[in-house]
Amino acid sequence: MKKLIAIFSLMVFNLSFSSAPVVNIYNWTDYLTPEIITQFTAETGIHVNYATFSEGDEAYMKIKANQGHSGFDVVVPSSDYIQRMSRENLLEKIDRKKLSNLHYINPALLHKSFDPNNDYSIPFLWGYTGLLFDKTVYQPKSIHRWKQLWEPRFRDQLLMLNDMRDVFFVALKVLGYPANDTNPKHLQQAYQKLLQLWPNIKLFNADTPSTIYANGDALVGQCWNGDAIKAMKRNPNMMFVLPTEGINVWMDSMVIPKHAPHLNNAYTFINFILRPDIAKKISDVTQYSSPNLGAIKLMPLSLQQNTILYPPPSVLARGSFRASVGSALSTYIHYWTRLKLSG
Ligand code: N2P
Repeated sequence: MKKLIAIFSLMVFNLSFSSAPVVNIYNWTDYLTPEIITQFTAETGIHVNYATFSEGDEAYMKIKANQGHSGFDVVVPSSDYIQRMSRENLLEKIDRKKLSNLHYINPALLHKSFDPNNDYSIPFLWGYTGLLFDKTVYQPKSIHRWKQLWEPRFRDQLLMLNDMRDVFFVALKVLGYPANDTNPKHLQQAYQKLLQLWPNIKLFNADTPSTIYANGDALVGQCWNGDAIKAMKRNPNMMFVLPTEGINVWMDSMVIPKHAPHLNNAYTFINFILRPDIAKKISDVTQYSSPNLGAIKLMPLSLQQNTILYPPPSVLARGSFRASVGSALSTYIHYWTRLKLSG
């Protein structure tokens, strides 16, 4: 089925825009706006076919199912998938000489363990996962640890992100294990722990967590920091905390899948995204942290000093960068599937 969908999308891309210059982009929902895409086309003459996903594994599966013939030119997976995709030979090696704007990227966000030379990935946005709750319902100081999500007062209340690694992160941390743990025994214990959380879980969501919180349809649960800022703007009763056991930090990065049909246009697109004025616009609309130092300089001081967007190093030190778990991924998927079926 996945193959069929991908072949179909290939056909759509190829048939409808065979003559005009084109670039095929696959990105997280809400990571770009039509205005930014229109600006790219107006400036370069390159038409953008834009497809989105809301779960990281969805993007990986689509690229994997086609063994590098997905038809996409640029995809924006999370840090944990980049090493896996490069090892599986699904990614084109990036020619950094073609990216004149690369120097704007914060050096602290380059050379991470998942891609030590940035041979395959260029940061798009980064962020982390914390806890969001309605402070008119729960005392502001009463929630500060992941461990508390198991308390009976949260029965049928929690929004958990529909993101396997984010959910396992919580259980692993509560059990005192590392965020990128690969030990099958620990993963089994994390699964057991999550089963105990089940009565408190109201829903899993990754598409629109900010809207759900803003509308009061969930009063407490996990949230990505950008979505938390959006929810708090619409509903000032919401409060974001970084639990003391630690936070899950991730970086969503641009990659070029193998056999990208429009390689030059992929570079033009990536270099456009790296431009400070464009990176600033992206951070403005998504409310996520920009990896682009040029963009941050263009932001009002209030934003540069917003600690939810740019937490102080002491807070980040409590975070762990989400990295590949290698072959343990299948163990994660096994327990994640069982967990979802237990509801
Ligand atoms: C929000 C996307 C957050 C991405 N729509 C988490 N890696």
